[in-house]
Amino acid sequence: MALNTVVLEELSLLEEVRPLLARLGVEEMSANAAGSVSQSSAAELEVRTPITGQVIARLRETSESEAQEAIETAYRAFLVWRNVPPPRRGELVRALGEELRAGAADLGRLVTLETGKILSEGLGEVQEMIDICGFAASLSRQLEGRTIASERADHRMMETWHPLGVVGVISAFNFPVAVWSWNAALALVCGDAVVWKPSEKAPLTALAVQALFLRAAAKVGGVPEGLCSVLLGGARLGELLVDSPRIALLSATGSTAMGRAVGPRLARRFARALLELGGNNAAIVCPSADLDLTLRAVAFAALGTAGQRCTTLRRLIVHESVYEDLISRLQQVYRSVAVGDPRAAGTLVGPLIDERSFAAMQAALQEARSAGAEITGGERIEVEAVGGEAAFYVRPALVEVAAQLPVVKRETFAPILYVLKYRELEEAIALHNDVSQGLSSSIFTLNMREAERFLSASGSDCGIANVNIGTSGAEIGGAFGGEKETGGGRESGSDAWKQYMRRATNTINYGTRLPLAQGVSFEIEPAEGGATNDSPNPE
Ligand code: UN1
Repeated sequence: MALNTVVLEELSLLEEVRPLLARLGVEEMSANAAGSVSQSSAAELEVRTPITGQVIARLRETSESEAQEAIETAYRAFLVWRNVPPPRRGELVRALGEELRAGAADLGRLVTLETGKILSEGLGEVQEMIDICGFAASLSRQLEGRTIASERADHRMMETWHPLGVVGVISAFNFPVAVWSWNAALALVCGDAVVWKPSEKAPLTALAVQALFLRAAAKVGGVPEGLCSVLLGGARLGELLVDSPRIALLSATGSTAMGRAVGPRLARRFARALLELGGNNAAIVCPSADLDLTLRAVAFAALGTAGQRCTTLRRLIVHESVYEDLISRLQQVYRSVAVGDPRAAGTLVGPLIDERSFAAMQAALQEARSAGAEITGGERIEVEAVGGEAAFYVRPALVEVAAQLPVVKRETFAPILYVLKYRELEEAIALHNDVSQGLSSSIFTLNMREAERFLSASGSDCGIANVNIGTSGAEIGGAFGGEKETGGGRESGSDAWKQYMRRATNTINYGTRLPLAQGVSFEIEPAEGGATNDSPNPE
C-alpha cells in the first residue's frame, strides 16, 4: 500500500534511532512513498531529543496541498470504509494491536528518545495503545443502539449509529502516540477515516505508528488507501484540519489557549470538537489517609513524566494534622529523586521537553517566590554523559503556599507541586474546585463519608475523581477528559465511541393507519377509497 503524504527526505540519526526506525518499518515506508509524492516542499522539520538536545532527524514537512490531498483521500477512503461491517473493521484494529505488541519495545524506546519520558513510561504509553486496540476490537461487535417505546400503535422507534466521516486528530508531545490511538482505534471501528497532525516535537513516533498501521492494513487486506494518514509540520497544518469542511470531528489535545483558538473556529462551521485541554489537578489528603500509600501516589502523580502529563498532580491540599509529617517526607523525596537520563535504570525523572518549558517553570517559581512561597528544588541540574547546553534537566519543585495564588491557578507544564494546608473538608473542596480547569482529582482518606462527599455532586468538579490513587495514570476503559477549561471532551473507553458516529432516530410504522404523535389531527379529504388517520384498521 502506498503511503499518503509522508516522506522522510533525509535521516541523520543518532546510532540509536536508526535501527529502531528500521525495525518499526519507517525507512521502508519512506522508500515506498518516495515516488508517490509529487509536490516537494522546502520546509524541514528538525527533530531533537530532549535527552541531549541534539537533532536526531530532519523530516520533510507536509505541504498544504499534500495535506489537502490527504484529507480528500481520507474522505474517499471513508466512503468505502463506512460500508465495511464493523467486526471486519475491528479486524484491522486487532491487527494494529498485534503490530504494536510486536514493536512495543522499539516504539516504547522511541517514545523515550523523542519525549524524554523514562523507559517504563514509554512502554506504558505503548501498552495504552495495545489496550485501546483490544477495547475497540471488541467494541466492533458491540456498537449498539436503543429501541425506544413509541407512543403510537404499530410503530417501532430505534436509534441507529452510522459512521461519521473523517476524524482529525491533533496530538501533543507528551503522549505522542497513545492519544492518537484512543481516537483512531475507536474511529476506525466506527467506520471513520483519520488524519493525524502529531506534535512537531514528536513526529518520529508518529511515523513509526503509521508504519505499523500500514503493516497491519497490508496483513488484513481490503483497507482503502489513505484511511489513516499523518501530516508532519506546524500549526498551519492543524489550522487546515480545523477549517476543512471534510473534517467532521476534530479531536485536539493541548493547552487551553490552543482550545480557545480551535473551538470557535470549529463551531463556526458546526463541526464536532473533542477538546482535551489544560489540567490543574489536585489531591486532598485527609487526617485518616494512609500516608505511606499517599506518598507513593503523590510521587508518581507529581513527578512522573517530569510533570508533563495533562493529569499531573499540581496541587496538594493537606489537612493540618498530617501536614508536617507528609511534607517533610515529600521534601526528602524531592531532594533525592533520581533525575537524569530517562534510558538509565533507576531514573524516575527525565528532562523537560525544551528550553521554553524550562523558562516557563522558572518564571512560575519566581512568581511564587515573590509571593512568599517556600520552595524545595526547582533548579537546573547538569546530567553528566548526556546533558549539554540544549538539554534541560531540573530538580522537581515542591512549593508551599499560604493561599491559592494566581500562579497556582495556572497550569505550568513542569514538575511543580504546590502545597496548601486546610482545616475543614468543605474548605478543601472549595479550594480544590476554585480553578478554571477540571480534568483530574483525588482524595486520600480511609473515611467513607469524606470519600463519598468528594465523589458526590457537591464534591470534585472534575471529569476524573479518584479515591486513594493519584490523578494520573488512568486506565483506557473509562472515559477520559475533563470539565470547564479542560474542554469537555471524552476519549478512550466507556461510551466515548458515540462521538465518532452519527445518530439517526428511526420510526417505523408497520400498521395501516397513520396516527400522529402528540395526538395531532390532520385530516385531508379522503381520496376515493382512501383511509383517514382514524379509520379503523381494515383487518
Ligand atoms: C495526557 O497527559 O495527555 O491518565 C494523557 C494518564 C494517561 C494519559 C495522559 N493515561 O495520565
